Amino acid sequence: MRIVALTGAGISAESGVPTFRDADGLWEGHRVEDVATPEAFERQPDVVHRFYDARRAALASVEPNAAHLALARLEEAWGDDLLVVTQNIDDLHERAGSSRVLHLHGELRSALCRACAGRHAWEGDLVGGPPCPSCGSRGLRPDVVWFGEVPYEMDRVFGALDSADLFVSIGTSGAVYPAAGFVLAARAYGARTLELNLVPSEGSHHFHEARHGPAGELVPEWVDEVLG
Ligand code: BJW
Repeated sequence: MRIVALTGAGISAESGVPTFRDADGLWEGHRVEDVATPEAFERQPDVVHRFYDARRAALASVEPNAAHLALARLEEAWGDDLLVVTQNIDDLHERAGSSRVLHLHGELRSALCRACAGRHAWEGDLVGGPPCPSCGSRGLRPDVVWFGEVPYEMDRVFGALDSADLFVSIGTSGAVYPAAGFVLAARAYGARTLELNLVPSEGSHHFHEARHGPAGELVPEWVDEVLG
């Protein structure tokens, strides 16, 4: 059985990473249009850099939770037949032990050069305009996908959805496309679809089955079922 697991901010919530659209969401302090569009970056690069620099620094104080660990356990048994597609820019799946992970919206620990398009592993701050390790230009930006930009890995995602037997969506509100449309694509390709989310997502009715509760409980329970 081939499985594609789409994850969103909700899977990292119990690790202490704020989500975007919940009551204590990240955007309460920062309006989404202030920080997550190319126009905002052009207008106020330092504000946007500080926002992502703070989130990059905060990675040092969070750990994978039971949901990330359960997906890594599933990969150990399922190998190439499990693909995790994450909208998250944290690295908690990798730190839990997952290796087959596609980051649709980029990664905090990466910087993108606007001059040479190089992508560079990045641990420190970007505010202040450090030089690109490849071309020396001061055009580095967070290597993340903002509204109006094309997500990464779309060909591989649709290839995987095409051959999936099960699509499971974990901890995402279903508010942002194209990820919000994956459930319909997976269904059209013939997969069974399952939602695991704290509350019904915007697209909950599109799934064959939906279970609601914290990912730290639901995901390990579901992985136990799959592993029989
Ligand atoms: C728990 C939990 C617990 C809490 N356990 N669960 C009109 C109609 C349709 C589309 C558009 C439109 N106008 C514009 C568009 C396109 C636009 C879009 O979707 N806009 C919408 C606002 C309508 N999309 C884009 O622009 C995308 N690009 C694009 O479409 O390009 C065209 C193209 C596509 C494909 C091929 C070719 C061309 C780009 C979108 C980029 C999104 N970027 C962000 C920021 C990334 C960097 C960063 O992290 O700062 O991505 S925005 C933000 O939202 C971030 C997230 O990845 C994304 C999704 O959020 P997520 O993960 O769902 O989080 P929340 O907070 O919304 O939900 C958390 C959920 O967890 C909740 O349901 C909770 O209940 C739950 N939860 N605790 C389990 N313990």
